[in-house]
Amino acid sequence: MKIDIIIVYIQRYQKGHELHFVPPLTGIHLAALTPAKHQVRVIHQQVEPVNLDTDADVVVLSFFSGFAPEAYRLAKAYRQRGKMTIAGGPHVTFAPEEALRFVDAVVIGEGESVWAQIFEDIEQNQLQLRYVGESLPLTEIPTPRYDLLPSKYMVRRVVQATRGCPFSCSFCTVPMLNPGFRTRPIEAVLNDIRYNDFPHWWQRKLVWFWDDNLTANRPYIKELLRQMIPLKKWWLTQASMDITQDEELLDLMRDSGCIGVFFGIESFGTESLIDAGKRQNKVAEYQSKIKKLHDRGIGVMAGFISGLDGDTPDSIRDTANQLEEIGVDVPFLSVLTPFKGTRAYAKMEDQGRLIPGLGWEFYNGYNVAFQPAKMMPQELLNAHRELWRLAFSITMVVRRLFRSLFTLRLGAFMLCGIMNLFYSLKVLRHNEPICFNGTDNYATIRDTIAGPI
Ligand code: B12
Ligand code: SF4
Repeated sequence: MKIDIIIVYIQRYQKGHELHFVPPLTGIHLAALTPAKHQVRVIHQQVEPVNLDTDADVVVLSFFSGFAPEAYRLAKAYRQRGKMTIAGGPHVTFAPEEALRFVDAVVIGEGESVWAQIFEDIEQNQLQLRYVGESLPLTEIPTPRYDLLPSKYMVRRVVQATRGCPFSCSFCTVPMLNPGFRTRPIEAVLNDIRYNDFPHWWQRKLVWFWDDNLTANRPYIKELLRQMIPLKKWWLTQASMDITQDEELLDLMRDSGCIGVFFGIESFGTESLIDAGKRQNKVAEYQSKIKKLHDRGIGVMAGFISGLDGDTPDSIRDTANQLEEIGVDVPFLSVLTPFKGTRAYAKMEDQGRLIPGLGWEFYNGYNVAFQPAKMMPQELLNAHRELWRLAFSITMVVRRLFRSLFTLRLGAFMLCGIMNLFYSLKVLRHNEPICFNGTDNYATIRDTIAGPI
């Protein structure tokens, strides 16, 4: 059987990306799970065109909520051409009945337990409508099919060592998607890290962990890092700020080549942190915690969310200076998005705050799909864009790069430099930094809502 796995995408910027950093893991992981008798292709719509006239027998669609409209458009087109279509991923898991209007079968939850079964069922002409994936122990996860990645991605080695997260933030689907906290055998993770068949030195050098919260199980992560030391890699991950209380872990991170950690800082406002359910974040400690990583030459990437219940247009704009003061090396700036399956979604639905009539393309982390507590949706959008321009203004970027020249190790400095320049170029090139194929017109939305609550 010929299988096309499509990782669906909608361009975030009208002029597209200048560089593509890191690929998704999903497609090359599902390809690695595919029984050898089938022929599999992985298409990343972010960097390559999708061929509607493919010779594949089955088309698999994986997508986030914000890309659902494009996934359904593709599904319709494939169905018209007589192709069988299967959908899964974080959106389908929480909206399976919606997806079933467009595809032949859906997978709810993790794919491992049902993946091979689906193709057997197709061969027997017994495809079911719904498959419910179990969250199995991660003992049998194969090395991803790195060989199937398109060459446009700068980084190649994406690895997952663990699944799940012990926290439960109000806007996040992880605790439902990947319940519990599971770890892969260390030897299997090291095998992925030893895979070196990449053309460029930086691709052989870099390991990008796509874990939800890699450091949650301390004995596990410490053992993994001890064994990574001789491999002499540079690596990055997401983690929660509480790691800064564990000096032994921080030292091991430095010694094993950590160059960057992503923290979900989310906000400087106490009310907003409560709204986010981010009990682990303490505003007064941000700066000293970041310093602990800088003391070891490790860069800090940090996510901030605009639109939490304590936010106002002024507090959002102030974030640009505040994140600078605490020493963030690369900020990631999002608008609160109430994804299905989260407490944020349940609350907004309950309070009648979801803006009616908006497609899923608004649920992408960069548009406003709900009525904020203390401002109008358009004010939130404007403040967020202003924050983006301020945070990646030439002055801010130069200041950040100058500081990181003296605080960060080489790999971390290179990474922070590239990312800051990338985003400041976006601000310069696009002026309106975040556009969505014309969907960001709020004139009509303003008429449909009552006003701030
Ligand atoms: C790594 C990661 C990223 C990376 C890589 C993105 C990418 N395209 O893969 C980065 C940092 C770039 C990223 C960015 C974003 N992310 Co992200 N990310 C993740 C994370 C932590 C892990 C995903 C992963 O690789 N898992 C490992 C792979 C192997 O598994 P998987 O993708 O979950 O797929 C499994 C199942 O879903 C299933 N499956 C998936 N598809 C299909 C299809 C079929 C047919 C089948 C059978 C099975 C199947 O089988 C797989 C194996 O079990 C998840 C959290 C999570 N636990 O899922 C969030 C998550 C996917 N991200 C999320 C979001 C919102 C974003 C952003 C929009 C955030 C932002 N504000 O910008 C951006 C958008 C990026 C983009 N593409 O434009 C949300 C999506 C929620 C939703 N409903 O859409 C998640 C779930 C986190 C959350 N907040 O709840 N992200
Ligand atoms: S700490 Fe991160 S992964 Fe864990 S629940 Fe919160 S946002 Fe999700």
